[in-house]
Amino acid sequence: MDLTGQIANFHFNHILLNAAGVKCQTTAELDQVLASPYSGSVVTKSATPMTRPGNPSPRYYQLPEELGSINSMGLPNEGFAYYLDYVLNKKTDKPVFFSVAGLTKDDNLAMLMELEQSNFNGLVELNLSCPNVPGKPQTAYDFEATRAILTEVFSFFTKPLGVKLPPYFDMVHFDMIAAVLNDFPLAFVNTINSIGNGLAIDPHTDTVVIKPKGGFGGLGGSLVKATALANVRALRERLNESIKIIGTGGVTSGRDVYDLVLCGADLVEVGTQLMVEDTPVFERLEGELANELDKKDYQSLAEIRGKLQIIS
Ligand code: OXC
Repeated sequence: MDLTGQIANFHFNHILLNAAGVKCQTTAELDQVLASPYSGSVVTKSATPMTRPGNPSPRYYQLPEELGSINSMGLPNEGFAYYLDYVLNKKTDKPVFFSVAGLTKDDNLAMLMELEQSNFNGLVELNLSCPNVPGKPQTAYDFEATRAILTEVFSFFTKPLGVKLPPYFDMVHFDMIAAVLNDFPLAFVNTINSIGNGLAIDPHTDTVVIKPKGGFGGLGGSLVKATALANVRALRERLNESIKIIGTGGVTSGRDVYDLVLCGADLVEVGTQLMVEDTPVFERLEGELANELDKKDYQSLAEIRGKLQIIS
């Protein structure tokens, strides 16, 4: 059974990896994801130029009844140099994703310039969609700002680059973001980041469940699956074929992975469920995915990728 994936010139022996932010802040966590025989890769925690403590705790909460999670981490990370040192010195056969999330355009450009000038030979993900930094908008909801930063980035950046997108909820917005992205030589997009600024309430205490921003935070897990599928599907229908898609959001079973691939995902990331089960989740999900394919006599993911049927 062929459960592999490809982005640009990078081959992935497995299509699952962590979603940025989950199990990837420290070298120990990054090593653990990489060491899993069923992970295709690892993506680093989105880096800012300097180390950041992030938002006050509690800032992550698992919702009841397996609904998913709400978080407002606020980009806690060890700083750009820490992750650069890791990726430059790590011996691994797996391609590695380096995620950056500067709080300003200049921060992003400076980090990308350093990556360009370094010996890093993996993929870079520019996170334009973190919903949890107080006072900072999610750049990719501003189509002109997205075009402006990509124009500057591609004036010097030559390594394989993708962008992490927020979920869109309007057909016209799918058209608008795709029109921007198609004007650049992107290797991939990653869709979706968490659904920004949800609110959850503890019924026993009548209080919000996380502290930052009065309880508002990004939603992940099962409750975002339909939105993730819609975003992967809508973008696959609109983006240049050369722009590959990482599908992220709502994966708790092998069938969820299968559905993201049907919508067009080339790789699939796991966030909330990785928090719940830790790295053994990759083996369980890949086994369930193989069973789903086997039930329908498919030998490879390539046979179902993007093949979602519609009702005519
Ligand atoms: N998305 C991000 O891009 N970052 C994290 N959370 C999230 O939902 C964070 O650090 O807040």
